[in-house]
Amino acid sequence: MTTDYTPMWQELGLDLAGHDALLNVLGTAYTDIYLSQKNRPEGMGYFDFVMSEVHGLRIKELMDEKAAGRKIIGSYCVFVPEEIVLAANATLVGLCSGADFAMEKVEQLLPRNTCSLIKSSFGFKIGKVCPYLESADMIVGENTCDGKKKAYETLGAMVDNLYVMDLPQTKTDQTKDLLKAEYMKFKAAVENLTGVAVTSESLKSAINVVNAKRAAIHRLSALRKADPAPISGLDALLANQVFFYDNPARFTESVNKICDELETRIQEKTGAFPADTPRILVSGCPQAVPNWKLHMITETAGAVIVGEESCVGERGTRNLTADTGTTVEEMMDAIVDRYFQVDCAIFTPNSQRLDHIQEMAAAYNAQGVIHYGLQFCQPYLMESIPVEKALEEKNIPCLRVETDYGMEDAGQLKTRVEAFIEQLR
Ligand code: BJ8
Repeated sequence: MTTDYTPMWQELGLDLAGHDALLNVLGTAYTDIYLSQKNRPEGMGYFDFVMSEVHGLRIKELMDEKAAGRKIIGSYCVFVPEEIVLAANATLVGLCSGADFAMEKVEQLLPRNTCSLIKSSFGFKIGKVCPYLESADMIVGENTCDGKKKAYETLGAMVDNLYVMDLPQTKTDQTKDLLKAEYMKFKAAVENLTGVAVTSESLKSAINVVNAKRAAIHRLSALRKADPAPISGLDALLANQVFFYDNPARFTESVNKICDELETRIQEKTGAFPADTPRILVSGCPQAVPNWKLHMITETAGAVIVGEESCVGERGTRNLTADTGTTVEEMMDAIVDRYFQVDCAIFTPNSQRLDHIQEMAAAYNAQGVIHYGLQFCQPYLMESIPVEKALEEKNIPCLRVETDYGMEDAGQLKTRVEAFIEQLR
């Protein structure tokens, strides 16, 4: 029997009709894109369940946590340190920004030439269809790209719990100090919200919890190096997306379980696709749930995606936080060290990202790279040309795509991706 979550959604102030419409679209898309895949690992059943309950059971869990006095913090960026949030007895969740919603109203507040990700975050707020956003006690905005930082000025007038975190855009000793100052300020704000002071014990334990979650995802990524690839890019992308929503300990356990299964599949040479299927690395803008467009187009065109150089992927998860510190101060330094390595395109210069893409293409044995740029995303679109050049130097073909969340260009995109795959063959 399925649970009726309507009273909970009502209590959160969701627009029930709009929310129903969203869930219908999401459910149909999931069935068409995910459940139609062949040769899926059995462990994906867990993620199918998570997705079927993404606005149901998971929200119920968050509401139960709130009833027990815990706070919920929502974020739009991988620069918001989950370690600090957990250590102050709060839960961090990613906020919905992967689908178009209420676009007409959004475009009354934001220019049309704003990227889909920012527009989507506004659409979910205006349409009152994101239970994560509505249950959050604090929403963290980060001053990253120009689009986001100006959009947060507008969002600040629409919600009463926006916390804006400043971020450096260059990497020097001075800007590292700035990041540390911002993280110390954020720690104080979270402590103030929860009434719980971060201690060396709680921070150590939080570092271990988040590291375990990242290590599980590293294990999953490493298994994608096998040929035949034991898991589709779509399924691996989903695991990377669920990373932002799920209970961390349960997520870690579920990913490790699927990795056990993938190891067996590799030994038995069972793939999600046949051996020698062209292998592609995707690099660029983050693909927030339910943005499965490029993976779906690429994998139905006859290639397999073996890695994501993205914040919903390896850019976001690649480094662990050193767990050797014994004081809060030492551990905060370790957190700063870890996040300061994230090579988002808002940084200048950002040559580390080019190096990382080349390294990933080699490590995952990718024959080609698709650079995924959202329309109007200056940082990633600007960087796509140096990325292409860096890959050319290594004789790795690169296809630069620029798209949005709509499906109007799906046919054209598919034709380009098919031609690219032919070139790889
Ligand atoms: S650390 S990538 S999650 S900022 S697509 S909103 S960049 S115009 S999302 Fe990001 Fe943090 Fe960086 Fe990662 Fe702007 Fe581009 Fe839109 Fe973007």
